[in-house]
Amino acid sequence: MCAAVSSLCPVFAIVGMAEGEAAKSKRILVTGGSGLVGKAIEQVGKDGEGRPDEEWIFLSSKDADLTNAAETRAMFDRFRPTHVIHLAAMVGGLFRNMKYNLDFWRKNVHINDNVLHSAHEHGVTKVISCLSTCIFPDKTTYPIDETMIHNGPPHSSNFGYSYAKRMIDVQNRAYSEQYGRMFTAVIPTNVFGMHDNFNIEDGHVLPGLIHKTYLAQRDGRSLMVWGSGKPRRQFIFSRDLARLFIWVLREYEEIEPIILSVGEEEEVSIKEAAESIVAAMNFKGEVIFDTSKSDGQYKKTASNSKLRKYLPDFKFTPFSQAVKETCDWFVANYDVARK
Ligand code: NAP
Ligand code: GFB
Repeated sequence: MCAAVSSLCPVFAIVGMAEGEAAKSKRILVTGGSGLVGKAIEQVGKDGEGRPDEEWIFLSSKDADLTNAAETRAMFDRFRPTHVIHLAAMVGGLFRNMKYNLDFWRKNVHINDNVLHSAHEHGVTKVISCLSTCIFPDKTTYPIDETMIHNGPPHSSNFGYSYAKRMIDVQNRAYSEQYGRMFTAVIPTNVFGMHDNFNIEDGHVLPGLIHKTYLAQRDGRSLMVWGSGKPRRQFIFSRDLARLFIWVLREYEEIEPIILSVGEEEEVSIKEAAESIVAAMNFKGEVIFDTSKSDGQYKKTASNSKLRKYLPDFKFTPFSQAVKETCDWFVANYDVARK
């Protein structure tokens, strides 16, 4: 129901009704609005999920560097949101995490503290932050569920990112206990889709492999898949995650986080994921597994039974269809895609 997408300034868009229509009771600020997940939420709003009483503001790091407390506060002073979807983070795939654990810890701790505390100081009604299933203990029983976040050390490859994300859960509980705030978090599995970071060194496995397959096809070379191909992942399409985020914003009222994931039976190996990309891009060359590269965490199989209790009928996009849409988008947008 997005009647209009108007730009108040070149760096953000407001999705909602046209100016002059009924006053909006919710002003939703999306930090990290220029990234994979933020762009998907914006698109889902434009495609019909918006509501007349909602005004959406999508921010990027150009609007404010959220590692800086003064810039963050000024951004809240300027926009006065009633709701915040907090996505902004230093993000990366396995290999970026392994290189920069300190930066992942420091940047994300600063961003999260600045955003949550500014939201508190500005009396924001509800904040939804974003954790990740990679932050759960490495040594664990499966499937992982929402009660297990703090039960043991995370995988060593991304301890900086993981502990920074875990602290959001600690902080949410503390704002609730001390001030009665409704600050909560969602826990997605590996996300992919349009507007992802397709950088080969820094990005996640699916965008990295899509980019590598594109180049291998163009240059008549083999496709190099890093690691053994045996690790397993549950991938969620960014459009599905965006729809779930909007549901959480409107309906979910627990401080406890909620895992947003496809079912356990949808988990695939990295080899199967690579095969989906090869099929979607019609790649006919050789596929080689470079076992000198790290496999990272073997698996982090998560249960979506809490989500299913709330939304038993939610339909996830089939993995092969979502991979195909993402590959087609990357090829069509090769010149402008982040890479
Ligand atoms: P992304 O595509 O890399 O986007 C990151 C966003 O954060 C961008 O909008 C970026 O702005 C912004 N940002 C980064 N540093 C900032 C700073 N210092 N100040 C202000 N903004 C800053 O990430 P994503 O994949 O959409 O991730 C969104 C959220 O989902 C993150 O919290 C991430 O931890 C979580 N998550 C992601 C995955 C996944 O597989 N991708 C899985 C689980 C959870 P610019 O565009 O201006 O750089
Ligand atoms: O998406 P990814 O980088 O991160 O996937 P994680 C890593 C897995 O894919 C490993 C294999 O088993 C890699 O050996 N792989 C194969 C590749 N080819 C490639 C490639 O070209 N690029 C990449 N990146 N991997 C991340 C965390 O873990 O999960 C982050 O490190 C984040 O913190 C994210 O939260 C959701 O799933 O291992």
